[in-house]
Amino acid sequence: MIQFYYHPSPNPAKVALMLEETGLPYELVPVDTRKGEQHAAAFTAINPNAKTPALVDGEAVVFDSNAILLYLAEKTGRFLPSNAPEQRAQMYSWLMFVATGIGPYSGQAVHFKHFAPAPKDYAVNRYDFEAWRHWNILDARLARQPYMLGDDYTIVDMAVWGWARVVPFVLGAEAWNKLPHVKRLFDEINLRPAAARAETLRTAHQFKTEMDEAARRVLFPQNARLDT
Ligand SMILES: N[C@@H](CCC(=O)N[C@@H](CS)C(=O)NCC(=O)O)C(=O)O
Repeated sequence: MIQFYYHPSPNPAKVALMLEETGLPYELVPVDTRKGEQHAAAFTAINPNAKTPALVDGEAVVFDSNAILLYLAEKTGRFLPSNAPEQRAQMYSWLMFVATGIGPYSGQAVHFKHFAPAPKDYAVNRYDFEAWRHWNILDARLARQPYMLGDDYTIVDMAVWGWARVVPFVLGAEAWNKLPHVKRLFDEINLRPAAARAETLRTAHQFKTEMDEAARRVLFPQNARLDT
């Protein structure tokens, strides 16, 4: 049985959606990152990067959400484009675009807008600009075709969905008005029964919600250097 190390946040959400889409049996292992459980030795033995999600499938250990999507797609042979090199090339490119662009810039935009101390105008401006630039690239692509790789729903759409869930928190309350094509895909995926099931995982465990001093210490360990 697959063990799925989960926290209700964007990167684990993509994997939750894929697991639910494939119907693979799995056991949910909550990792409460606001309590610092990502730093436990038992978890860093699975993911040395100390972040969710991670997955253990027998002898196979996989971490990083987009690597997990690829692993599950290859395992099941589902939600992949055809095997033609030009199709696979597009899949790798867009999957990495989400992994290295959408995710990190959106995550840093959230950090600086919502959690960083002032002065932060320079950082907020940079990450808001870059986050918008990346989301606009997705919107332009989705203006031309129904899904990220063309006519079929694939793991790249799932990767986008994970972060689309938090677009208003990343880009502001009005953001959806400016990203109509991403919104169209987001709404469509939300109607899928697998997406509804993936969302119920949020309440499967009582995760800590307060962003108190203890949570900031374990989530933003860099701040300790400022205290000395
Ligand atoms: N590149 C990683 C990033 C994982 C990541 O940042 N996970 C967040 C949740 S979305 C996390 O576990 N944060 C806890 C922490 O930073 O301590 C992936 O795509 O899986």
